[in-house]
Amino acid sequence: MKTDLSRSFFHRAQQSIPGGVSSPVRACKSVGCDPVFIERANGSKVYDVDGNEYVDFVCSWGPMILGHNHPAVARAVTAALAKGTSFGAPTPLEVELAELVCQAMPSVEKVRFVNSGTEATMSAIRLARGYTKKNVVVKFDGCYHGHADAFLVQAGSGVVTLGIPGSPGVPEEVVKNTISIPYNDFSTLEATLSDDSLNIACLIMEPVAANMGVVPPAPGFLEKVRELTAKHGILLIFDEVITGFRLSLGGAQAKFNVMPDLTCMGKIIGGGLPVGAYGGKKEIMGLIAPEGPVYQAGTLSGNPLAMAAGIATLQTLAEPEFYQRLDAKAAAFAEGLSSLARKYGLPATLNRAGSVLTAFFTEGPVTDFKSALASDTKLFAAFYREMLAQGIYLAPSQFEAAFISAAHSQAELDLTLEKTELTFRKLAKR
Ligand code: KE4
Repeated sequence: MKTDLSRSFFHRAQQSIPGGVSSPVRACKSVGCDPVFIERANGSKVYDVDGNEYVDFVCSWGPMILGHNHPAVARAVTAALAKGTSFGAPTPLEVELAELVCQAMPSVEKVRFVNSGTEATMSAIRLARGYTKKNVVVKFDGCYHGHADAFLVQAGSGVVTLGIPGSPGVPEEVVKNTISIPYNDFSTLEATLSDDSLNIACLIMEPVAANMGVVPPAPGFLEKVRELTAKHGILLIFDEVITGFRLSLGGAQAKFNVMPDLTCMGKIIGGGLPVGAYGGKKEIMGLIAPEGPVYQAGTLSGNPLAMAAGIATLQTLAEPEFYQRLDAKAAAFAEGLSSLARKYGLPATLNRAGSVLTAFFTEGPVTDFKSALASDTKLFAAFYREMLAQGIYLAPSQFEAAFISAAHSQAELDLTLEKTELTFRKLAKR
């Protein structure tokens, strides 16, 4: 595989960008190779600067559920572009997208757009603190809610991938207001949320964890979280930046029929352009300026191009049978991966929720951060490098997810399984 141009771009990038990347996990540090530089994408494929073609399972870390360059999205963005790129003023497009989000997400009565998932989650906990007049935030080990100070405690995604113990620069005063407990641990959950002396403002969680790799909630766990947070006056925040519009048009809350007080969104609602959002009950959202005193703002919030991309994406997702078809493809693909791992005697646990999945290289089961960390990251790295060489573009971390899009054809998924078999055969001989 030719990588001359990627190598030279990576060298050049490192002269002007920290680590040569705009987000740490993209540097491929944990998988023992340099990143390829992507020039373009279309449908289920990405193409690097050396002309190599890959079947893409990163999907921009989730947003590209329709596949890259979907005609409806491209048309909508082009039409919006012809009218200008940013006005810093209210536009009809943001009203239209807000109405689509509120119609789709059962617990969301009002929504505010921001520019990233991090902005959404940091704004949601500020709102929860303003509403409850308490300061402590509870999160789960291995969950990742973006890079705001309060969340860099036992965080997943790039933090765990790079083995960063938290993050320098986060003041002790901030860390002491964040309590992180094990995911799917009913007894610790009950003991923590029942301790009123902790003054907990909110519990934020990924309703299906995907940043320690994919770890679904244990049966009854989401219901127990909802019951205990309601009982103790703690706001429940679902971070649906990944699961929103991924697991269903109504996200995980609709799938599991558990309603949070606030929901954070991102990724898919931008259709590939920078968007985040947070929303919930009118009574709580009414505290947000200018309606109320909790301040949050943003120059490019509600950007017309991003709104147009989001509207086109959500309208396409609303087509009948969209999720049934997508999830059926993903289920068959996951089963194929599992049976190949068994055939070659590789320790692998396949966790899946809808069209998002992770193959953990460990006997498993993987039900929380601790069991995810038992994975053989060296084996994953070898798997990653071999698959890349065969034209399969995966997330460069054992603790991330693979995303299936509507653009992945059955033939491409079958081809990916064939290439996985070649890879597993090689790895089994190691
Ligand atoms: P952003 O600020 O990256 O848009 O969103 C932060 C965020 C919040 N909540 C959840 C559940 C998330 O998964 C994310 C971001 N996800 C990572 C990948 N797992 C983004 C990729 C990256 O950091 O480069």
